[in-house]
Amino acid sequence: MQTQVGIIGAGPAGLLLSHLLALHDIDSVVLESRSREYVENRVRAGVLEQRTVDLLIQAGLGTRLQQEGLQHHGIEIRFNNKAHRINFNELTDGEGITIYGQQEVVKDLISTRLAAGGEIQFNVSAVCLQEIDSENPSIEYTQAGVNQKLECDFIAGCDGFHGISRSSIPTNKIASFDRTYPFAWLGILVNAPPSSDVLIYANSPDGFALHSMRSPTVTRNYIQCSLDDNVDAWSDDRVWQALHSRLETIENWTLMEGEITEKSITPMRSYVCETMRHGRLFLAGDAAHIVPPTGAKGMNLALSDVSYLSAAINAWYLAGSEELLINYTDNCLRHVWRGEHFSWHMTSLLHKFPGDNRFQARLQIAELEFLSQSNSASTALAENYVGYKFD
Ligand code: RFL
Ligand code: PHB
Repeated sequence: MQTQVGIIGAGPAGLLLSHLLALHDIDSVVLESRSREYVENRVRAGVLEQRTVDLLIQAGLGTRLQQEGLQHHGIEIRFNNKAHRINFNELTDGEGITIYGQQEVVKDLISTRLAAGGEIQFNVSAVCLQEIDSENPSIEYTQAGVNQKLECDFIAGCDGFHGISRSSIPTNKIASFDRTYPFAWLGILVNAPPSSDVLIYANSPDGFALHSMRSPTVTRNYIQCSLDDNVDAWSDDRVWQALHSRLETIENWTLMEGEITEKSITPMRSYVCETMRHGRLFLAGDAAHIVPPTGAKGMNLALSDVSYLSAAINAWYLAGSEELLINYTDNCLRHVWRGEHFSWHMTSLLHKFPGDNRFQARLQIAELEFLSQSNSASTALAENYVGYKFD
């Protein structure tokens, strides 16, 4: 089999890349190890930056996003029995965020690609990348137990943090940077209307909690838990107790309960792989970098990468130009490191670090107090949250 661009992974990065390439009449084949049902129902991100929304609308993917996405113009930060609102409208040039589940983005992309005759092969597993530093790279994979080979001009490794693409680059060509955090997040999906018109991030003496949402009838909440925690240890009663005590820290506010329809635990990690290119292999999204979810940046960075990659591949086919391919890593890393710093900062500010002493807890409160008083500190947070725009 042959195609122009072989794409590994049908997450947001791989699927959007395939769509953007198709807009330039460039063929691709997407290889995904999971089933369509699985990738369409995997509950993950929920916050889209303005820049991401603009990208999706420009690419013709805005119909359901604009109908069902919830536009938010701020977030609230709770600490020390106080609530501080970061008002994006006042602190940025009228920018905002849109709440639209990652699995909705994935559903829109899959249906758009399939309706356009695009090729996505589910339930296959990319096992080996061949000749990535030649002009004829290929992907060996298995489909229903049978070995297959896909020959291409370029390979896009969009196979997430645990995929095989990154490890196909010789280790002496990579510099990696990482940090793990001594806690995890328990995420729950609830059939209940949101209790607030904005997302609430809470620093509480018992640890972090986040009240988010998916629609006018579904909320998404997160609770800081221990690294070795297990969902079975979190009965519904325990979940509600933790959410009430961490979030109901101001007067006249109650968290609405409802049926819990999903529970999962996510470890927290920061990671960057430099380089994002080796020969004809390009890494994009979580395959190249991971952020802890506190800054809501992961999917936004994944989609930002593939907008650079599709433009670079298009310039190569149109005019034989290598320039954007050469600049790919640097163009992406500018956004990636901004997202890394912001996500690390939000994580450090809002979580209870096991082993920290009372001094460190006081420093967090001092910084949160400063944030709530200082317009410039709030502006910096707002600019980063909605997506920092480089000149
Ligand atoms: P994905 O989504 O992990 O997709 C990779 C795909 O590759 C497949 N795959 C393979 N396919 C073929 N052969 C192989 N050998 C393969 N190995 C793997 C996998 O099955 C999968 O389908 O990566 P991508 O596309 O780079 O997208 C990244 C995002 O998924 C991720 O960054 C976000 O979910 C992070 N994230 C958030 N990002 C935001 O922008 N805003 C948020 O509000 C936000 N909240 C979150 C989050 C992630 C979370 N978790 C669960 C990690 C909240 C949470 C709790
Ligand atoms: C979510 O709604 O899933 C969500 C929102 C904000 C975050 C992380 C996750 O920082």
